[in-house]
Formats: sequence, structure tokens, C-alpha cells
Amino acid sequence: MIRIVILISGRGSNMASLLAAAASAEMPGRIVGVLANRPDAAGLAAASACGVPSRVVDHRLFASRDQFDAALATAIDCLEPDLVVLAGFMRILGEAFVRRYEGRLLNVHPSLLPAFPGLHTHRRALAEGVRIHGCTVHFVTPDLDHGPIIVQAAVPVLDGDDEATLAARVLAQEHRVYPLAVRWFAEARLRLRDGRVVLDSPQDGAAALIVPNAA
Ligand code: NHR
Ligand code: GAR
Repeated sequence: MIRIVILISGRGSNMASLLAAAASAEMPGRIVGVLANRPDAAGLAAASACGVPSRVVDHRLFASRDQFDAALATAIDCLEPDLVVLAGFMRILGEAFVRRYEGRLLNVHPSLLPAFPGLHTHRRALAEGVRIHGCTVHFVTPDLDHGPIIVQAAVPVLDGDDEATLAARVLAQEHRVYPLAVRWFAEARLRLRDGRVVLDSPQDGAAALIVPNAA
């Protein structure tokens, strides 16, 4: 069983999807802790309700990004994780932090990278008029939202969509593909080698691109 730590900033629905997956027999991993950079993150209560220890490392209490990163790393290392998972985590992490967890730090991003890195992805997708949008699970590298891609899921953009309807359609796919990628890692089938993603026997992920018919 690998040890998994989840970092959140808010609602924590991706965290909840990972907790649910970890509770099933197919996942050889255990969520050993949840850390938030905001004391008001709603996901903290959900973690407690599942009996998962949680802690806040409030970025506003640190004079610099590097000091916050160092405190966050100390909190993470107390939990001795094999894998660290960003799930709606909203602070950019510095190079030293990212290098420390290289090859065992994942993120889910709400766009089909490399389109729309950064924030407000759904608003920007609507503004650009793209017809296909989605989400991406990737290894985190120092270069924001540009790490090696593990799995993506696409959804249509429908006439009449607004930011909320589009975000909800994408989020449903995040809840499918993030547990899948974490399970691959826990099964030791997924790794980073020379900056490239290696996935052993990818049959169940031949659907690296998952395009559901139903909106
Ligand atoms: N850090 C590194 N080095 N590399 C990545 O790929 C990272 C990362 C930290 C977070 C998640 C990412 C996303 O999926 C992520 C990937 C926050 C911002 C941001 O601009 C951008 C992208 C992501 C997360 N944050 C502002 C900041 O100043 C704060 C915004 C806020 O608090 O609302 O850190 O989208
Ligand atoms: C998710 O859509 C996630 O991809 C996105 O925020 C939402 C968090 O929801 N992440 C980012 O935008 C990171 N900058 P959740 O808290 O319910 O998982």
C-alpha cells in the first residue's frame, strides 16, 4: 500500500473522489493526510469526516513563497508519502519544492493542456470558442501546468454553456481520470523516466482520451 498525501485549497471534490477510490479494494494506496493552504477550505471537514488527518499550512502566515513551500514540505514529510497529489491546490510551488517530490507529485488541471494553462480555464475556453474542452492529469514540474501528461478526458462545449455548466461537465471527468492515474501510480505501473511518462500495460487506459457521448 503506498502512502498518499492530498493538497487542497477549497471544496475538495477531487479529494473526495480519491478518498472514495482509496476505500475500494482496487486501489493499493492509502490517503494518509490532507493539507490545505487555507483554513476555510471546505474539503478539510470532508477529510475529517472520513477519518483522514488534516492540517492547515496557511500561506498568508509566511513572509515569502519559499518559506511557505518549506513549511508545506515539512508538513508533508511528517506523513512520509510515496505520492503527493494536488487537488484544486491554488498556490504555485517553487522549483526546490517541486524537485523534492519529482516523479511523485501529480496535478489535475481543468483544461486540455497545453491549452489554457493557469487560471480561469473555463472562461477562457468559452471566450476562444473551442468546441472541445476537458481536463489533464500530469506530473508536476517547475514549469507551471507544463509537466508530462498522464491522462486526459475531453468533453464537448455545448451551445448555451456558461462557466458553471462547462466547469461541472469537466469536473465529472476529473473525478474519473484522477483516481485512475493515482491507481496506476499505486500499482507501480506509472512513472516518470527522463521527463517522459511511462505507463505499463495501459489497456485500461487505452482510453487515454475519454470522450463521453453524454454531455
Ligand atoms: N506548481 C508548479 N511549480 N508547477 C505546476 O504545474 C503547478 C504548481 C502549483 C499548482 C495547479 C495549477 C492548476 O492546475 C498547480 C500546478 C495555481 C495557480 C495560480 O496562479 C496556477 C495554476 C495552478 C495553481 N495561483 C496563484 C498564485 O499566486 C494564486 C491564485 C489564488 O490563490 O486564487 O500562486 O491550475
Ligand atoms: C477543479 O476543477 C480543479 O481541476 C481546479 O479547481 C477545481 C477544484 O475543485 N484546479 C485548479 O484550478 C488549480 N489551479 P475541487 O476542490 O472540488 O477538487
